Amino acid sequence: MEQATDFDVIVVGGGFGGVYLTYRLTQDGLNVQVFEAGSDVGGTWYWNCYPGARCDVESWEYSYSFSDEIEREWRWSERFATQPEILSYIGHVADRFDLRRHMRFDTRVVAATFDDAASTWTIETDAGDRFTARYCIMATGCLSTSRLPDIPGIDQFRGDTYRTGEWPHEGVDFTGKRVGVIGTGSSGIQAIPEIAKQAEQLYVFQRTPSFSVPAKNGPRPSEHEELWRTDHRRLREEARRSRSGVLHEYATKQADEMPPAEREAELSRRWNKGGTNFMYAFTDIATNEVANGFAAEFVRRKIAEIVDDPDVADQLMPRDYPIGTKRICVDTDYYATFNRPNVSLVNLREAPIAELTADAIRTRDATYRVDAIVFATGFDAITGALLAMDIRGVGGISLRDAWADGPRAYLGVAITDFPNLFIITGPGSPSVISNMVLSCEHHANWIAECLTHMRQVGVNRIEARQEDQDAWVEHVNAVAEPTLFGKAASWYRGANIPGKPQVFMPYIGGVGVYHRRCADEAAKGYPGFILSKQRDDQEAA
Ligand code: NA7
Repeated sequence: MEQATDFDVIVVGGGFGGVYLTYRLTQDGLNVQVFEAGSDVGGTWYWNCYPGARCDVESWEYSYSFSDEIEREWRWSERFATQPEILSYIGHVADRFDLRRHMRFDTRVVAATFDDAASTWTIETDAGDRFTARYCIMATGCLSTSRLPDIPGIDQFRGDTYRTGEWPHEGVDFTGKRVGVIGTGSSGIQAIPEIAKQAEQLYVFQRTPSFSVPAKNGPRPSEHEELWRTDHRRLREEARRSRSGVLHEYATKQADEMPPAEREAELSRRWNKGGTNFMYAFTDIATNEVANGFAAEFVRRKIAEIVDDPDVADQLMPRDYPIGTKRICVDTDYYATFNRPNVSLVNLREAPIAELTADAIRTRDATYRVDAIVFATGFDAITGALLAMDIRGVGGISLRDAWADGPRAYLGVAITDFPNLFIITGPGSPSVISNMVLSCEHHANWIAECLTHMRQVGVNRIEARQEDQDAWVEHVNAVAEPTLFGKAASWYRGANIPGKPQVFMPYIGGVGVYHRRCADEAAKGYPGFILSKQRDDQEAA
């Protein structure tokens, strides 16, 4: 049977965003085709199947809210779900609504080109196939382009190499192996305690120490399950109105409004409760260096308490950036892992990696012979997956050129000169500093409502106005400016990728504020966009 090649909507990516878009847009009667590079749904949860991979948002919040049936049917086993459980959850949703029939797996989109006259998109896959659609939605994820560092000799190493962001699905057995892990961000911090349990010897190569708070993970409390079952709609609504899209205990006081003993007790209480709730202890933790310093110093003291060797503890303590300005990590036994006799910390600030040889990682001072190397070296975040494709808008303008000085998108969802193209959790939206599932659902709903509106008013071309995009980008920067985020070389700012323009990419004004802004845009009839009929139609008329 001949394959269809023309659709109402092409969606690139089959993670949380793509799966929900498929549900929502097909419910609206649209003909949708998803292209996904992985062999199944899941996106980041498909690829990041390294040992210890978990979510750092409570499972019941890091899940879809659109279906009462799913809310009722699915039982999360733990407070912070493991990667396999999250993956089976997404798979369950895809099965439940028979969504895979709209998806083509093992297919990477390499190019997307706008036809100005017809107002349609043509996408090209890595197999050289072409498909067209009126609308194209990039649900390509914020952390989906994993990166290898540029270390001399990286091709010389003859042992096994792995990347946390592209882990083999069949798993890896490190028993009896000497292993080097390079990178101590969230992925490294989750994988290291698990690899340490297997490996004969584990060397942790740390360039910048991370702040990490304990998950205090455990089974989902039954009383909580009951509360969620009866009241999930209200709780979801509350999350949507909140600052980060997560039902944290948001502080009501600045640090200096609390006496020292109260501050300490509050930090302790949050530390003992576990998770990123720790970061909401004071209202000014992200804006005031003194307030931030109280939390940072608390974590450094905890590291000193947990780690037996004072010298190792000292090296694990982050000192050169405010807590939270590089993404806070959530761990299970990370610091305690350094008390194991088979684990050694290698401080790359003292002696950087000089090269990889056939059987070793060589720093300036020493040679570490290893059988396997794990690269937990991060992602080309937020823009990486978009810019990996050759996306061309009006007059053939390339997105790479349009974003040469940093990404620009109206409300983080649409781009001037790229009509009929939408991005899920794009730069300039709360994205990675929010609950990603909630933000994916929000964008998908907003886009779906926009397309419905367009059908109702009889137009089929939408493009963000230049002046509105400029004003939004300016606002995104203005909101980030007074915060401490500029003080860290983080992937939020593209600082982990050599040559990438350093711009703070997420919108930090708050999820509730952002949702109101997007709702307002829709309620006023999309004043920040030019809505029109495709050029062909206009000429024919
Ligand atoms: P991250 O947070 O970007 O961490 C990458 C780590 O790799 C970080 O410690 C880097 O040190 C280190 N790195 C990168 N390049 C090198 C080289 N050349 N040599 C040594 N060390 C290096 O990525 P993750 O995957 O851990 O986490 C990303 C997000 O995924 C996370 O925040 C969650 O949201 C999920 P650096 O800090 O650059 O000195």
